[in-house]
Amino acid sequence: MQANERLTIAIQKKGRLGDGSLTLLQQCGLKLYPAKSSLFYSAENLPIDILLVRDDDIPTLLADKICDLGIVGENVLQEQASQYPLQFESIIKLGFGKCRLAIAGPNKFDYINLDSLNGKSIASSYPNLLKKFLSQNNIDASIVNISGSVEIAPQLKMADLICDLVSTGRTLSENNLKELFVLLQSQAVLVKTECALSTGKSETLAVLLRRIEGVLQAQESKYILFHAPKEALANIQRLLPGTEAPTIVPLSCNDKVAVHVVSREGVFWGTLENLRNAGASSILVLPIEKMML
Ligand code: PRT
Ligand code: ZN
Repeated sequence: MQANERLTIAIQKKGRLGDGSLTLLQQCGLKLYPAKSSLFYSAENLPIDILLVRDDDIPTLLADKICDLGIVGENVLQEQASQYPLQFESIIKLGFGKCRLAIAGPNKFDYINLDSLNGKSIASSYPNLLKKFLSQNNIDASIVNISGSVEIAPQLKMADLICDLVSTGRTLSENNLKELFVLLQSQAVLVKTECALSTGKSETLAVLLRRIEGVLQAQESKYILFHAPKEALANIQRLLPGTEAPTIVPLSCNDKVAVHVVSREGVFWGTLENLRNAGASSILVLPIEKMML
């Protein structure tokens, strides 16, 4: 394989997406060399190189063809997308780094509907997304573009309201702010530009993508084992979310059977209690490490 056939993926070096991105790639079987302190590492067992960068730089690195793929928040991608002449393609949502871009204001702010934003000033590090939202909704509000600690802008009288990322909502409540309207739901995505990859790189991407899908499916799935009377089986199966045909094994000691089943949805305590009430016993719920369908 030629050096230029190696697929280069930019991920965040440090921060909220850094660990999630690296863990995902390692769960896909990438053996990365050298150790974590470097800005760049190479996978030993697949033609993939990883660049460790600031998340905001990933769209530029993709547009400039310094890397082929990136793992970045949809918020960053959509904020920056209009600055580039080419399109970005979000290949797969990765299920981590979940947050929302929301307009928030002081607890005492009298919010009725979007019209309440007219005439207000809004501080944000997402001026492009905010501007688009305001114009799509015919709201006449001014934007104060600031790069950090957006949540203190109302206290400092820099702006009436803010538009910032929220995940738990703790930062807002600590600053006596309340969430008013969500502009965008975001999570980490694997992204490329519209430019076609070489055949070798496309093949590597196809392998990686299959593995990522397998990791994500395994994360959502559980292996469930339990004993049940044969006559309760039909009833019990209706209680199991997202399952296909179970494996049923007779037990030698009594007229019960052992049931093995993969559930593709979360299994909650309520589900287990319902199973037990329907006659199931010795219920085990096990995590699944890898899955390929
Ligand atoms: O150095 P570098 O530029 O790489 O990092 P950064 O400081 O710009 O980014 P970082 O690590 O803070 O965030 C990277 C990405 O994580 C973001 O672009 C989002 O896609 C995602 N993400 C998920 C978040 C949050 N959740 C989040 N809660 N990014 C930021 N926040 C901040 C938010 O801005 C606010 O200050 O956390 C605070 C709110 O959190 P809660 O839990 O109190 O609501
Ligand atoms: Zn950043």
